[in-house]
Amino acid sequence: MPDVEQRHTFCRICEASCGIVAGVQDQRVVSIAPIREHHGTLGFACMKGLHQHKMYDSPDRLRYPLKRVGDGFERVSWDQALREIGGKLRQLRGVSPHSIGMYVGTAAGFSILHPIFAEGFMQGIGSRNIFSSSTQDCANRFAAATEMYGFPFCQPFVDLDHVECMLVVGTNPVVSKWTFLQVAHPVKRLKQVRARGGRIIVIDPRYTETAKVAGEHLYIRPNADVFFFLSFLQEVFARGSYDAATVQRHCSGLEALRAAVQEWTPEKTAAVTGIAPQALRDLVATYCAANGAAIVTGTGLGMGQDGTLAQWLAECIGAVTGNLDRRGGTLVGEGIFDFAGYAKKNGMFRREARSRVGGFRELNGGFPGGILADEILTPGREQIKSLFVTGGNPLLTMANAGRLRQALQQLELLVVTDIYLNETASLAHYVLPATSPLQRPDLPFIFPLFLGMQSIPYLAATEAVVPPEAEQRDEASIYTDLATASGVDLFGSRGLQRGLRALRAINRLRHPRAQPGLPQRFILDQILRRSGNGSFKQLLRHPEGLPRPQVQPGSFLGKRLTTEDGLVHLAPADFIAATADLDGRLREHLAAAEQGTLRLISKRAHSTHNSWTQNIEELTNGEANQTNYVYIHPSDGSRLGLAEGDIADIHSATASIRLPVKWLEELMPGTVSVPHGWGHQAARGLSVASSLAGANVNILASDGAASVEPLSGMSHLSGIPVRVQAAAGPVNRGSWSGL
Ligand SMILES: Nc1nc2c(c(=O)[nH]1)N[C@H]1C(S)=C(S)[C@@H](COP(=O)(O)OP(=O)(O)OC[C@H]3O[C@@H](n4cnc5c(=O)[nH]c(N)nc54)[C@H](O)[C@@H]3O)O[C@H]1N2
Ligand SMILES: Nc1nc2c(c(=O)[nH]1)N[C@H]1C(S)=C(S)[C@@H](COP(=O)(O)OP(=O)(O)OC[C@H]3O[C@@H](n4cnc5c(=O)[nH]c(N)nc54)[C@H](O)[C@@H]3O)O[C@H]1N2
Ligand code: SF4
Ligand SMILES: [Mo]
Repeated sequence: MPDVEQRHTFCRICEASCGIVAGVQDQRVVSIAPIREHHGTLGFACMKGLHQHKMYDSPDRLRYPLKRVGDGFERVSWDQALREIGGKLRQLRGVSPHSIGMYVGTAAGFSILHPIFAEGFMQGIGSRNIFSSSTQDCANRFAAATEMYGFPFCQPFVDLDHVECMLVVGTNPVVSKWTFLQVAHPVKRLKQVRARGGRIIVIDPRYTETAKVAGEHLYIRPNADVFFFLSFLQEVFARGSYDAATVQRHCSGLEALRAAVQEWTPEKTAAVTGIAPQALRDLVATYCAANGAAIVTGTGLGMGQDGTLAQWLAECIGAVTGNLDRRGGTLVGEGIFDFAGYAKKNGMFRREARSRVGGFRELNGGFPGGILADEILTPGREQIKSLFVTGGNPLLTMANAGRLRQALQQLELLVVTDIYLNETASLAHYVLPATSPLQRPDLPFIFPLFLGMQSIPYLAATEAVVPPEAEQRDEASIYTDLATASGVDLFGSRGLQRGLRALRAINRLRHPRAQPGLPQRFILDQILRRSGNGSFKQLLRHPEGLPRPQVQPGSFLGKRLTTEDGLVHLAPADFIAATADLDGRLREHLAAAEQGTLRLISKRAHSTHNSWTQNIEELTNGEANQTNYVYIHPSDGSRLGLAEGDIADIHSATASIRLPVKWLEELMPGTVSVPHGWGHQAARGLSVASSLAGANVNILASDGAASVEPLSGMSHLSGIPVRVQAAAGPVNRGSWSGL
């Protein structure tokens, strides 16, 4: 056997982007270990990262383009796939370019070129119908940032090295490894905050893994964050604890904001949040007394009903207390170039287009995922007839997945680009085999690279660790080819399309035996050079990361805002107007609680990643990992006549699922929890995952224009009202999924 060669790279599964070293033997990755001396990721890697080669080297990996023929799939050549897809697209475009849609999933976001080229393809097609996983994740933050700071990606993050008081609301970084900030080794970093004397207070319906490390925790009812922050801000004003000088210099809308929160006393919201008035006042006092405080939020808040308003209020608290752009408060990162300024100059993210269904404004160039099924099912000239799915698995991750399945089945053309024949791909007309992260050269993804969202700033580059197998191709090449085949130019630029084709032809001459892809390294090198950040080759000499300076407090306000007046907008008109509905919402919540309605939330696990790590055998070993569960507080369980291990039916307004019951004392009573990303039985190409039990919780979530959060288009995936009861009728393992 040849020797095992150690190759340095970094993980591209989640935001932590851990530096790892891959053991390569005979062009296969046989081991993964953390890079101990890594400047930014501190020798950390999680179990998913350490097992990723099992996923990327699985016999289930897609290796050739596939075409659906009858009920099965046949291998076809790239030329045939591209020709046939291109032909259909030319025809559909003749009717309306908007009849061609795209869904961009999370995996796309962890490559630098994939999302850029996919977007370029859609711009070439001339279609506005782009959807992404962001409306299942964080679009609320993009909406708040667009209105307040003038740029969706302006996302202040905690100054982790100096913070004295950190509120953690709707995020569980110990398991998720942080979101909207690169923080590898979260347990260590949180402990460091505490060792310095800082306080970390988790506000979550569950006493989470993070709460255990933080040491302080307040239960909050799902969906109640907006009320919590209203009262928080009301109390800040009532105490006079705002920073008048900073607000006057750098913010607009103070009086409108103050008026909007004025009536929301802690007494008014205590019943709906579950947080006693005195506990809230103590919390505000702690926050205001700290020499640097920050609120850290995540998907638990965003997937709730009023995620945009909640995020807006959290940002306002930071701004009016003078914690924005302050040492120990929150900072706004700086990437390798001025992305905000560039976007403004080039008119990016303008929000001009409106969706056909529901009239939603686009956000970050995309529409709410919750209307995708309607856009496919509602007749009309611009009806979506063809959909590209790239790096995502919407059938398991989107709201009302049952209805989405019907919609996808009606498409004239569904093309899925993935590394696996997942459940969405199983319905496709064509499936295109992508390279895995370990098979492509890369730079860090957009958040660290373009926005500097790193707790320890550094730059890194990686070569492909192993070459593509068989006919796998990188997405940049795939979307360039699809553009050519469809008779359009990427980004609508003839010059660019010609240039890329020329690059490709040269690459083919230089590497006649390799897959005929674009020279990705050359493109990545250009990104570095043109932004004045050296070269790809230079960066490869720093496998432990090339340190960059930490962004300085005081570098943002009055300097880098992209609102027209250069001020932080505390009171965007749409947000203030939306607060008028909150009295009604409060009454709705209280009435539902009185009727004993349970609220369903999510639960991430160390061993799973959305829908795509259940195919790693090593991570699904053991009876306990063969299914997801419905987690119930024992007091709710006994009220419902359930015992641990029983099988329960969970009913929502849209559907029902059946799962085994597990007690979870750390849940707030009245709250139940089901992990998402399970229910792979219908996947044709996930031999491990599809043999597991488990149910797709997202068939319980509603879709449609009336169900999405109107300010950002977020789907409502957390805090869903449900009923739970002992399973009715005969129970067998296979029937645990959708009923
Ligand atoms: N109930 C509930 N629903 C949720 C959530 C929740 O907490 N609760 N979380 C939501 C969140 S935060 C998100 S981001 C969405 C995720 O939603 P999606 O992005 O739709 O789903 P993933 O499961 O992340 O799918 C990633 C896909 O990318 C593929 N893949 C992996 N690497 C590559 C690659 O290099 N190239 C290509 N082309 N494909 C690759 C994987 O095989 C997998 O099929 O789900 C959301 N849904
Ligand atoms: N192991 C693992 N890591 C992951 C992922 C994974 O699937 N597995 N997914 C990755 C992705 S795509 C993302 S976007 C990030 C997400 O990262 P996070 O946003 O940190 O996501 P979660 O870990 O689900 O944490 C959400 C928390 O919100 C709580 N919560 C639910 N509803 C509410 C509510 O209404 N109010 C409040 N205050 N809290 C609520 C939940 O109990 C939970 O503790 O994680 C990434 N990392
Ligand atoms: S935390 Fe795990 S999955 Fe995330 S980047 Fe690190 S090793 Fe990869
Ligand atoms: Mo996500």
